[in-house]
Amino acid sequence: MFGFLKKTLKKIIKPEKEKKIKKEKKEIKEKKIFVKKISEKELERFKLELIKANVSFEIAEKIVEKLKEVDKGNVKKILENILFDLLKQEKFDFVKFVKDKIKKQGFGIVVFFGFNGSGKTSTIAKLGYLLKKQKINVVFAAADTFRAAAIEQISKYGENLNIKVIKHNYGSDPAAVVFDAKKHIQAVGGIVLADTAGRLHADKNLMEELKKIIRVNKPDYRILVLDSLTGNDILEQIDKFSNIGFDGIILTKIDVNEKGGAIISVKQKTDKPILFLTTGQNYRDLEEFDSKKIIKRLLD
Ligand SMILES: Nc1nc2c(ncn2[C@@H]2O[C@H](COP(=O)(O)OP(=O)(O)OP(=O)(O)O)[C@@H](O)[C@H]2O)c(=O)[nH]1
Ligand SMILES: [Mg+2]
Repeated sequence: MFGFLKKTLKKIIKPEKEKKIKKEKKEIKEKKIFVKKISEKELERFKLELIKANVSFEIAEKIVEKLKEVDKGNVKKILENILFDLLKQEKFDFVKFVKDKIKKQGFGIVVFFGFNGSGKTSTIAKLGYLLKKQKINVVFAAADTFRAAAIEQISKYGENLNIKVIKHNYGSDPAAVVFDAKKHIQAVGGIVLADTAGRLHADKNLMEELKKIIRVNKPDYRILVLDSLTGNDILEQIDKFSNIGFDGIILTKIDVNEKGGAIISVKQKTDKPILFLTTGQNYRDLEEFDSKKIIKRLLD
């Protein structure tokens, strides 16, 4: 995913030194790659590479500031430390959270929201699949009553996964759809995963509508779904939805954005945990966020 970081940093190592080590003792090559003080020009180049990899400008600057402090050392170790610092978060076990909620109050409501096309509906299907495997009763609430074919899309997922879908007609009040789903789940026990319509910056009405869904139904957990291909705009999206309030994040399309710079930007922007990454179009393509695993994948 982040091989680019290592590659770029390698590019800006003084080549003479590396060659010398290679000649003298081949086996040392892998273990010890020394960097000399990195020049301003090289750091600028590195910053551009980060931005190209969807790391936001602000965060790219931060990383470069950290690199300025580096005199010499092992490239892998240096990057490992920088990334570890950038990606660390307290572990949050979402499945356990759901199980505990159900144990305690008999049911739970989770609402998903985010920008248009960020991957909300397909992520709900993936989570539905995961939770069902854990023997949890899952119900989908088709509260995107706005976009054409949205109700059909989630109904199809429900049909494939054998998950009940609570739905109303297009144009109806999405808060009422979630309310109905809540009533149902209170009676039978389990978890509601509520889909909502995609929102844009300028969609004042849809933002108000989302506030209403939350106000009326008081969900136990609110998930912001972000597309990892978004680039710099991802920070603005986090700002927009911070006004509404969210508890955790799911980052989608990591398989497409091989460089994965968005993960770094998101972690720097908010303290809220990244719960999962989605890595493809199948129901199984959902990975728990694990910074150690990510760093290993980035650098190995
Ligand atoms: N490759 C890949 N594609 C994904 C992933 N997640 C979602 N997609 C695709 O992204 C597109 C949009 O996904 P949806 O789940 O419909 O997104 P949405 O946020 O519900 O979209 P709206 O309801 O229109 O706002 C679909 O074609 C998905 O198959 C992923 O992890 N990897
Ligand atoms: Mg959708």
